[in-house]
Amino acid sequence: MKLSKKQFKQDFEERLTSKFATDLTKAGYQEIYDALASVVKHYYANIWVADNQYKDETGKKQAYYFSIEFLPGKMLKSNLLNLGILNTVREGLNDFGIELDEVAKIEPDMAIGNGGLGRLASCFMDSLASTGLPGNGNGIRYRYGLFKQKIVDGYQVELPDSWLNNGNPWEVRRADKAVEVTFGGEVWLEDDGKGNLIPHYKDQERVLAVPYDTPMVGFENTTVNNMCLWRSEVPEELDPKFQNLDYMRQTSMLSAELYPDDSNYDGRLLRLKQEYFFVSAGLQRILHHYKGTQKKDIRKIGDYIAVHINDTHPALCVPEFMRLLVDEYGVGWNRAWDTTLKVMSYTNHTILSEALEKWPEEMIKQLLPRIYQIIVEIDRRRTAELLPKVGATLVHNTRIIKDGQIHMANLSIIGSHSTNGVAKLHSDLLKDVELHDFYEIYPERFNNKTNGIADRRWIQIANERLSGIIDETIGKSWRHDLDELKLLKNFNNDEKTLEQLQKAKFDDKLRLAAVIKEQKGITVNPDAIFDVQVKRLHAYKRQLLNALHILKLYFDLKDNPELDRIPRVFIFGAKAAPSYHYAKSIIKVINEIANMINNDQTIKDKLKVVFMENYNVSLAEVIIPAANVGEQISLASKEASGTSNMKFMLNGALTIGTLDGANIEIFEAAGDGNNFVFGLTKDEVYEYYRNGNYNARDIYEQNPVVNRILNALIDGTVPNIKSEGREIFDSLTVYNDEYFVLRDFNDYVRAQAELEKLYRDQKAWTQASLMNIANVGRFSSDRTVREYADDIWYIKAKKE
Ligand code: B1H
Repeated sequence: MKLSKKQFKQDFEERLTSKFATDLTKAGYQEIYDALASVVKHYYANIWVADNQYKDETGKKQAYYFSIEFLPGKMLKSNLLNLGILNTVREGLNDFGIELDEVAKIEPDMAIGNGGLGRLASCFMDSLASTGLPGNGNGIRYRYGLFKQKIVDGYQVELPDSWLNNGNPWEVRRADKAVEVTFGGEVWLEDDGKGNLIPHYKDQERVLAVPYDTPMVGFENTTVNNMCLWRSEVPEELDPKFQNLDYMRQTSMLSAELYPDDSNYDGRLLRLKQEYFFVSAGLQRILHHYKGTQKKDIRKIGDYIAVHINDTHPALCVPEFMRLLVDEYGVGWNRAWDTTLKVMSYTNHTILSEALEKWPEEMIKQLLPRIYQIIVEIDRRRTAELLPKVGATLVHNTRIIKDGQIHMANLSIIGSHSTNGVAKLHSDLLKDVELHDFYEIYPERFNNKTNGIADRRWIQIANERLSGIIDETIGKSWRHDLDELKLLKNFNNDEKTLEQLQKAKFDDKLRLAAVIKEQKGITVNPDAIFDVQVKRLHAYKRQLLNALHILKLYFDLKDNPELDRIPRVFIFGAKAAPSYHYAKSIIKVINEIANMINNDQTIKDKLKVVFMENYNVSLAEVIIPAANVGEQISLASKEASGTSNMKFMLNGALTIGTLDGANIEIFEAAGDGNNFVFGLTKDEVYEYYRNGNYNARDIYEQNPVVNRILNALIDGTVPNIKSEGREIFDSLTVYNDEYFVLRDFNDYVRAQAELEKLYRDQKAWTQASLMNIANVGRFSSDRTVREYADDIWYIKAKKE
């Protein structure tokens, strides 16, 4: 949009006064932030209204991304950037003596997601709007987002994230669009005399779902999509038997809290209720809108909407959409089923068995009696139809209802026309191994969509220095099309460009060093290699491997203080699920290793270890630009894709990583020699599984380096970790090291040494860094959502 500095200053001052009856001399940061957000909202409001009108008038097909998590982070700068007024506003505020970045700090992170899955959903929201695609989000407006992490005495402590305390300027409550979601009670079917079976209900529990809309503003275009988040409330005119405080409490619980588990499922009833709650509310709203505004034939709805099931958490979309079509809109079963298949699509995000959702049949029957009937009917019809075609074994292996459980992945695959994985390797594993039986029956449904990231946030906002240098070098076209970064390759031997890249990295390291000093009181050397592992704490991600290697470097220096080593700063950021004991022990151990090393005067600044508290999107925006090295060291086959790997690449870090997830595609894109690859391949891992011949204890006993490091965990060498050290020691040497940490250790050490060697040659290092940036184009989520749009949703971008 067009906006002069003068106009902005006037709007801002007026808003400050009208909203808070104050002026610039007295306003605090919270007031300044609120007034600024309110002005920004005013700027996009008209675009939003116009785009909604455009969508209704043209009646174009729209996609709805159903996700139980979103992880947008802060919205202010992203909205300013996308509106094209970031610099105008910054300069305008400067005239008033206000720093935009200070104002931006006031905004709490919107953290209603756990990790990669939620962040991916938010990257997609940004990219859908920015590529002009009509695609919206649907989720839950949790009152409390992902817990805040504190580290006390080396342990993780969880505090509530009350992100809404000071209000949320971006959302719009739409009380008029509230719908009811019902649970429990009894249901029976009665013939209406015309041969239709009509469900009748008794004693249902009713919950009001109120939508809160947050606009997703496209980058320098006229698209504004919607992220709809549902809040649960007590219906006002309620049956007296529900008019009590217990009921109120139960009802508000539904949208009270995000489950803090990543890649792990929690089978509690409340979670199932949450899943049905946002699924039912979202689908009802879509259908109301379709019938109300567009007044089209319900039987044609498949031409106008696509619904995406982001992991299995919204899998109830399948039976709920059937219920709405059949029971509420009078569509016949067969037609409804064809429509459901056409509308629904599903993404699988993990093959870890502990993340596979299965709900006890009895639980679904009690909580969602009509949905249960529909699932039974889907399963019955499918079994009858397929038995003669594919035989009993395949049918049995792929049934929705098995062993008294409802298998949500099976439901999602069977009830949709598309199942995709999130990186090539992962999608291949789905086809060849994990979902092979489904692949045999429905080969045409399987496809790959390699993840991507919203590059605007991860470089234009997070790394203005680097962005500026790229502008100077190749012009600004890359800001609209990340593939244009390819032009950087022409400067791979240009001394000036290389120098500038180095300088930008150094400045970003200084910025992070200041944050580390402030948060942890640790002084780090900006000339050191900044080696970063930031992600959720999970055994398969192998933060432990990184920690063991740090111990090796430490012992090397202790044995030989004169050793010529490039100084290193190892930086961790990771939250553990509160109930994940082992992950919490690893946090404790890393922190105590850090204490030991950081306080050892003989080590000086050759080695520092920093565990940053409360890793979240905002902290990532400071940490990742400052990284020289990104650690992507999961056991091959376990990390479905990973997305921080792409953020590191975009910011010119070199990756040390395994052949897992999207790493493989990153290594290939960046070109040989520009990253550091190590470890078992997926095939080698599966070979071990087949043969059962891995013996971790042997490595402990035979490899003196490993022996010394592991002993340090239990013999007091690393202080204050008596039980945690033992727990980890045992997991490796007694319980046979589930994630092959010891098996990959030597090769990891080798790759780390190569990395250090390359770093000594700053020119070569910077060239490799440049090659990573230059080849990152395909990891833009703009590319990813276009592929979803073309291959899965069949939606078209708006022409500007
Ligand atoms: C990913 C999850 C996940 N995979 C269950 N699976 C959850 C599963 O609350 N739950 O029950 C929450 C999260 N998250 C991640 O998705 C993968 O591990 C990453 O490799 C991938 O990059 C990301 C996005 O596709």
